[in-house]
Amino acid sequence: MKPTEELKAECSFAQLVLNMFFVFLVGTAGSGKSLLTASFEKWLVGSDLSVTVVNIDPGVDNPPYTSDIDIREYVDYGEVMNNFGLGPNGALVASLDMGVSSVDDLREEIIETERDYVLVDCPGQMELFAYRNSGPLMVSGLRGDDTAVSLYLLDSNIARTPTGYLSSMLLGLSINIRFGLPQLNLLSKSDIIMEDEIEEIVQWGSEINMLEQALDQSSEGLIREYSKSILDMLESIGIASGVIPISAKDMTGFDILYGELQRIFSGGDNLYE
Ligand SMILES: Nc1nc2c(ncn2[C@@H]2O[C@H](COP(=O)(O)OP(=O)(O)OP(=O)(O)O)[C@@H](O)[C@H]2O)c(=O)[nH]1
Ligand SMILES: [Mg+2]
Repeated sequence: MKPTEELKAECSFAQLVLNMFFVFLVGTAGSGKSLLTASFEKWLVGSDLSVTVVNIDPGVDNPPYTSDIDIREYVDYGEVMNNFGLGPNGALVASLDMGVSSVDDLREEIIETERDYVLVDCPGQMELFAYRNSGPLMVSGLRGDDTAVSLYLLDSNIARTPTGYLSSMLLGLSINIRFGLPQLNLLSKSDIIMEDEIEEIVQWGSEINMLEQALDQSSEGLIREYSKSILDMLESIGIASGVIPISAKDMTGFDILYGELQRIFSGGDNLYE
């Protein structure tokens, strides 16, 4: 399903007021960020919206899209690994640190494209975003004063179990705290699980007692106690939030995702702004 005329009009109106819309795709390694970048770009372009694709993963070899702007033009991951005698993870951390010094140039390149949407494909090493400074610095430098959202991908492979779902949500919460951006949680690769599993996971996001029940049934002892305390904490600060099931493979859920992005971009979610 394509965006309605009403949504498109909202987009054009917001565009006049807000300039470019930045969408940062984050999630654990292999959760589907790059394929979603490629697939959502196609979907947006097919809906007559203009898109700039930015790759900020210095270590990626063959992304499934043609990037308009790419951190690999600024930092050579292979060289960093050889010159500093680093392993793959250390080299990625060092490469992103170096990339931060070029963030103004990257932003300038983005601005010059003058497109509606900017999709930023991020590296899968979550520590860059959850703990270190380079990830958040890159995000704030790229977006400048433009409106931005993070899309946090929960891999269906992991989030299909209650403890996997809870731990993925906690990591998402870390990202949310560090980015300070409105965030949408996406259940990625939903095509690999059954329809009733998807419904159950969506329910865990909207009704916390269902997640509590599922955790009760699937865990025991200390884990059960911890999980319950974490849920209570999440509920009391009102952070527990829902997930949108999507599939980058068959483009399902994109209409709902687009609607949610428009709601945020047109000022419907200004919690963090
Ligand atoms: N079935 C299915 N597979 C998917 C989907 N999205 C991604 N994949 C597959 O999952 C694997 C990882 O996808 P990527 O898009 O490279 O994931 P990523 O998050 O960018 O990975 P890193 O950049 O390494 O962290 C690839 O084999 C994709 O083809 C999806 O919606 N459905
Ligand atoms: Mg990737």
